[in-house]
Amino acid sequence: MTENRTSGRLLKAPENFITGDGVRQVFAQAKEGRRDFLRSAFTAAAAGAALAGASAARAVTAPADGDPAILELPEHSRGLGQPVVTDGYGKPSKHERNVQRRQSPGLTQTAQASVSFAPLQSLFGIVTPSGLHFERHHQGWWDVDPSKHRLMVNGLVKAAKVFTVDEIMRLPSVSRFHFIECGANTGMEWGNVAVPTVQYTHGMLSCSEFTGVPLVTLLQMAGADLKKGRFALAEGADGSSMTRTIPMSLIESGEVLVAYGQNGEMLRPENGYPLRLVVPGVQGVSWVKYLRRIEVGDQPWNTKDETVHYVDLMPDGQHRQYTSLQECKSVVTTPSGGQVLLDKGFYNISGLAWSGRGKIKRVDVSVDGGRNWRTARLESPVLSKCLTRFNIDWAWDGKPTIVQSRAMDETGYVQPASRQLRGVRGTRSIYHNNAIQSWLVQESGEVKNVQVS
Ligand SMILES: Nc1nc2c(c(=O)[nH]1)N[C@H]1C(S)=C(S)[C@@H](COP(=O)(O)O)O[C@H]1N2
Ligand SMILES: [Mo]
Repeated sequence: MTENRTSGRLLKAPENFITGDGVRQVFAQAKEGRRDFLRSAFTAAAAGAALAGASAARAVTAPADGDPAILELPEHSRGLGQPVVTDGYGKPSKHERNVQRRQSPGLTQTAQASVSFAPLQSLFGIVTPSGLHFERHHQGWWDVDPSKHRLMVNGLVKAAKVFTVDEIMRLPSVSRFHFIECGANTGMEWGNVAVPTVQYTHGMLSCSEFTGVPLVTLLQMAGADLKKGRFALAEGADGSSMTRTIPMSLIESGEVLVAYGQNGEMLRPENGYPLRLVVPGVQGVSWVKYLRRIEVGDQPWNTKDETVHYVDLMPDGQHRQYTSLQECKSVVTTPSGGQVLLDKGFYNISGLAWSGRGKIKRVDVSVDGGRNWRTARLESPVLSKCLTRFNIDWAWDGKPTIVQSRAMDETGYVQPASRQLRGVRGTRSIYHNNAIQSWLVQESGEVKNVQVS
């Protein structure tokens, strides 16, 4: 008989701490033999009661092929537990300490202008816990005092206006789930396989419920000229001079938020506390953190982060600019690189799909390197410009094979194979790699990042 342990780690943990932890849900053979004597105080007492002539004996015995340890009452079933957590903020279980954001060794020279990647292989559903949200800083992060922070709206407005955080929090608010993906996510994979795990290939991706005020409300309060002012410049308060042009069409739709909330609480300092711009569907760099200024203007600004960086190097050597929308993409997170499948048999293939253009319509999964595709189940909710969780059943026959996912969004756009993408974009680009990801499951059960031609 097989046993379904949904929370146990039946997979061997990879030796290298860096490469991420194991698949969580597997069916595996119960390894321990059967023991057919009564063991626990519980059952001994029940047996005693039976001897004493009690009518219905309630002896509990382990099923013949089950784990007899179930009959031993552990310490936590007999003793007194911990008192309520009065000393502050709750923390994850100590058994989960392997689930962390991680820096890719050698990727950047300083930890201030760096990235920490979200452990996608360990997450369920669509929301990224705030303490595991990826980070990208160009000049380090700050814990800015909200009582001193200000946001100015200027440029093509009737009168420049300065808001305090309290003033912004008094305005009508909205809460929306959206993904944020750095334009450089999966950027290391343009030439060839570069990194071992999904945390490093796709971990510049997170998803939260953001709460804030539509930016258009603040622009209206300042009397912005939305006829002439077809662009806005967003500026951050950190030392990176992070400035990005946002098209007014996105702002007018009401989607762009000046957010202060993330997953039910204030933003984390690493994610822009106390104010950040939320620009759904657009690459992360436009989600300016520590937001201090919005300028309304009549043309794009061509700032450093839109001329030197976040441009696409095309095969002819020219740079393509303002390709800010994150196109439809997906990735299988289980099984994924660095994980080890213990045995052949049943697995739940699970992954994430998203599109900067709207909702995910369909995800197909291949377990034979792209020859055959089956349509996966999309788990609810399926929201616009948000991560969508997909699942599909798989019985692994124990032979080496390649697992892939391919997403389609509501516009009908289909996620490309890397060969298709390279045909248009070449191999020397950095940004906006939304190609299909391939994971090789080896006979040993070890899963590896590979690229298929
Ligand atoms: N002020 C400021 N805003 C910023 C950045 C920054 O360095 N400074 N980095 C940008 C980049 S490149 C990305 S991908 C996202 C990352 O957001 P996160 O750190 O909350 O994940 O923030 C963007 N906003
Ligand atoms: Mo980014």
